[in-house]
Amino acid sequence: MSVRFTFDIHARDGTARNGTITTAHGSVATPAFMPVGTAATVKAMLPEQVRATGADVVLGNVYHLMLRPGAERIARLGGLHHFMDWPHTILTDSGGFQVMSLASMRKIDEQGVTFASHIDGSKHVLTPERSMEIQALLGSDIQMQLDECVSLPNERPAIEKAMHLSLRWAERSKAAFGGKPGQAIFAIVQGGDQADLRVQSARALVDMDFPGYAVGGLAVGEPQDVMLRMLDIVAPELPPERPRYLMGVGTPDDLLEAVARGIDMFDCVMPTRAGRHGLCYTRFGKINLKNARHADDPRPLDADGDCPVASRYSRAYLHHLTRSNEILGMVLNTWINLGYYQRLMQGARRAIAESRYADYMAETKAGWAAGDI
Ligand code: PRF
Repeated sequence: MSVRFTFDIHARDGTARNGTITTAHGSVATPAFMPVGTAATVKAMLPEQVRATGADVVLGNVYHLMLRPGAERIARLGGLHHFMDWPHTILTDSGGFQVMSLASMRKIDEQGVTFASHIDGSKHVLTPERSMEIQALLGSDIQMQLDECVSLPNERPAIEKAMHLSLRWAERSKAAFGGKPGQAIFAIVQGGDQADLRVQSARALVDMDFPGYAVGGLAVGEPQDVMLRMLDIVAPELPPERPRYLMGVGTPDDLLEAVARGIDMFDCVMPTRAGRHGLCYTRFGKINLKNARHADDPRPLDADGDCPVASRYSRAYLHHLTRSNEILGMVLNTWINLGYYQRLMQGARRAIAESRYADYMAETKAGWAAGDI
C-alpha cells in the first residue's frame, strides 16, 4: 500500500490551525517545528535524541549535500533517511537561499544559480531542474521549489524581479518534480515587504496548484511587525486546506505570532546554533549560560519541567561545560532548546484544539517576561 501526501486539519482557533501532515515517512503534528539537519545531521544530536524531543520532521539542505558528500552518492547509499538513520519525515530546502548566504562568486540568471563552493571553490550550477533532481535523489518527502530570496530592506525593483523569477522557477520546479507516493513539492511565496507583490506571488502560485505553500523572504532583516504584516496579507490568499510553512523562522515569540496567523510549519537554526553558543530557551525566557552569575548556581534550568536535561543538570555544570567548550555542553544546550521549541508547539497544538490559543500565547509570553532566570 502506498501512502499519499495529505494534510488533515483537526481544529481551528481563529486563524490558527492544528492538523496532521502525512508523508511517505510518517505523520507530522502541526503546528510543527522542524530542527535543521543541514549536513545530514542535526548538529550535536543523535537522531533518536532529536526524536525524543518530539520532532516529527527534520530539514536537510540541497546546497550542503550536493557539495558534500554528493547527492548521487547518498542515493547509492540508500537515500538520506537511511544515510542519516532518520526514518521519519524529511523536508529539503532547494539550495538558492544557502547559495546566496554561503557561496562565493554567486550569479543568478534565468537558467539558475552559478556559484563557487564555500568548501573547495569548485564551480557549480543549480537550476530548478537540478535542485528537484537532487531532492529526488535524496528521497526527500517534502521538496521545495528553487527560488530567489532577497534581503531586506531592498529596492522594490530588486524585490519584484526576484519574485517574478521565483514564479518562473516554481513552474519549472513543479514540471521537474518526480513525486513518488507520499512526497510533495511546496511553492515559495516571495515579494519582500511589498504587500501587492506578496499578493501577486501568492495568487500566481495558487493558480499553479501546489500541495503546500511556503512563505519565504522573511526574517531577512526586517522588523518583526513587518514580517507579521506580510503574514496577515499572504495567509488569506493561500488555500485553507493546504499546509503553510514559514521558512527560517524564528524566535519562540515569532513562532507563537505566526501560528496565530495560520502558519503550520517552521524551521530555524536558532535553537541548535544558539545552544552551541551557550544560549538556552526555557519557559522562563532566554538564558546565557556563559554568564559568570551561573558559576555557583546548583539549580537546574527548569526543575519541574519535562525536559530530561533542563531538570537534571545544574546551571553551574552547564556554565562550566559551555565555558570550557566541551562537546557535552553543546549536546545538552541543543537538547534543552530543541525540547523547548517542541514543547512550545505541543502546547500550541493542544491550545488550538481546546480553543484557547490566545490565552496560551498570553500565558507563555508572561512566563518569559517574568524573567526569573
Ligand atoms: N527561500 C528558501 N529557503 C529559505 C528562505 C527563503 O526565502 C528563508 C527566508 N527566511 C529561509 N530559508 N528557499
